[in-house]
Amino acid sequence: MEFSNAKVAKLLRNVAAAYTLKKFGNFFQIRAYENAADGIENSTAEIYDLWQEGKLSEVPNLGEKIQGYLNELFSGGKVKHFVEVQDGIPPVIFEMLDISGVGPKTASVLAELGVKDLKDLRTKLKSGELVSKGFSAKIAQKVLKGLTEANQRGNRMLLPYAVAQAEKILNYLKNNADTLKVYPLGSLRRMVATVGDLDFAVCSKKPKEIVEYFCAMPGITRVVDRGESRATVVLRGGFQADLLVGEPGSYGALLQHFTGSKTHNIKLRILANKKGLSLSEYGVRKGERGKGKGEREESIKTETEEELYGMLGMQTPPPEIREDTGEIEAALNHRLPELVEIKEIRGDLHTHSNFPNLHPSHGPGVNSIEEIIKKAESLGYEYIGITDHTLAFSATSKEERISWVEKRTKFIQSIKSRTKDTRVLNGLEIDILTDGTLSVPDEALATLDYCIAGIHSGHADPKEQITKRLLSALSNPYVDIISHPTGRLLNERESSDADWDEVFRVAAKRKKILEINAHPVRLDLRDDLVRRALKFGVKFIINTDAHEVSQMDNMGFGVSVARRGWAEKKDIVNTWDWTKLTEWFRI
Ligand code: DGT
Ligand code: CA
Ligand code: CA
Repeated sequence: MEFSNAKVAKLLRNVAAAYTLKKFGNFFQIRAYENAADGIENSTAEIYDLWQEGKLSEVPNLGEKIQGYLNELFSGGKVKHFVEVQDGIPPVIFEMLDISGVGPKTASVLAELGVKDLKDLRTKLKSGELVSKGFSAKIAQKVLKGLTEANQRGNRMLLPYAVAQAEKILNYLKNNADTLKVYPLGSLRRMVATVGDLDFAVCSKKPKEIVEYFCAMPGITRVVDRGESRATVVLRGGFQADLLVGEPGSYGALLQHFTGSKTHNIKLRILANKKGLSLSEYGVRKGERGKGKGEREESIKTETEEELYGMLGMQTPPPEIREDTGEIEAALNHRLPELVEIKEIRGDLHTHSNFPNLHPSHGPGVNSIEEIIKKAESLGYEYIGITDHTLAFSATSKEERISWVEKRTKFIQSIKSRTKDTRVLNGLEIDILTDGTLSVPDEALATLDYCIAGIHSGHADPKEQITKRLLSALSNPYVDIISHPTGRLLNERESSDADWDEVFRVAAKRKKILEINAHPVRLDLRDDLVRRALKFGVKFIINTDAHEVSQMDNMGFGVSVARRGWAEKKDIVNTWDWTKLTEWFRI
């Protein structure tokens, strides 16, 4: 059995579902399995590797009991308790749990109505058979949408996981004395939000030895393909890694070719042909490919990418924007943007603390406000904003919500007076409700330094409604920032549909900031929409949305999104100094 993180997490979710269906265990035990599954899914290390290294306790949310079961799983292949608790439950129920919006109870109803497998489910949803047997038409529609999404969802790595796995492989490759240079390639180097497989380019005079060394790397479950200067392997997580080895004289061409993207390469090749050059992974040659061989083709050295792009009379586009969306033309005109960099970030304005809240609208943070400030200081930030979720709109009165904000504001004021190095900003992340109104009244918002508003429900609402909700929040004088505007969750939920041009136009006009949320499952606003919004003059903030201080380290992933969206320092408000920022926020 392959113990990828996805498979282990799925197993724990199945156990949680089995507990629910058999009414076995209590709410907290069920939550424990679900939390453990979340922890494993978000882990950037392979859980099996951690087990081998005796580091299971380092995974967040993994209690001792579940650690014990995982030990049983990894050493013996199965867990007796898990087998027992799942016994008698039709397997199709567990399959259906992968569809967003289907929980154990819905799955069990569907199974009772005769659904045999996912294909059968689709057929029966489409034919109306389930509805005619009494299944809710509204839920049926949602399940069908979820099923279609689940089918389209490819098996791709989230960027931080890919980066962490790649880091290990890069270090391994660097450890070989015959490695002269090594770079990641493909979508990983371009920092795409999800990565299909990992690609690496080693520069070496001894390709064969490097290939052999790569194929002997620990953590490989299968060597798929091995050649003189390339290899493809499968890693424990179930993902592929490709290695390409190039000689120093043509390494620039190799690096350029396999960094991609494909569309960028195609455009570049046409350009090269016009200049009487031919490009390939093996190097640059004079004379168009296929029009002559041997003496008529003369190979030109390209040790670096800069030499290659220089030969074509252009600047070297940063890997993040090599998507053939205008970067080649810009590079030819020597007018590439100066993309924002992580070192220019001066603060994080979206963090969640554990400030007491009896009816939180959404999951609170793990750490105290003081701990968040300490972390911000360690990151060298000039300012830090604390933006807890408020009291749940549906469970509390207007007065309760106002008085809670007052209490919290007083507390943060007292902390502000004690904090020296990093300035503290008192914010909140409030909900944009389904009718477009906000979950906290204006009189309470007026007491804050700034306010973030976000959609946290009804993501699948029709385009007109999502647009209306966003525009309505943008029209509130106290709202400064819209968080994670599209609401997408990578590998889980699609972006909401909205009239983005209208949203961008209004945001720019009203001087409202859109967030680039750096949380690995969000990366929202998406890169392509960032680019579009910039054309309207929209300003952005890159925030981590950390619910735990270690997540404040995710800032770089948000910066990559901004870079892929062609954003420069001037476009990102948290690169601004305190004076400029507070002027904008009118603090
Ligand atoms: P991924 O792995 O799906 O996240 O995406 P990439 O971009 O890493 O794609 P991959 O691993 O198939 O190939 C790496 C790069 O190699 C790709 O970005 C461009 C280059 N490449 C691969 N196949 C072709 C091809 O058929 N034509 C051209 N022009 N370039 C290619
Ligand atoms: Ca790839
Ligand atoms: Ca590849």
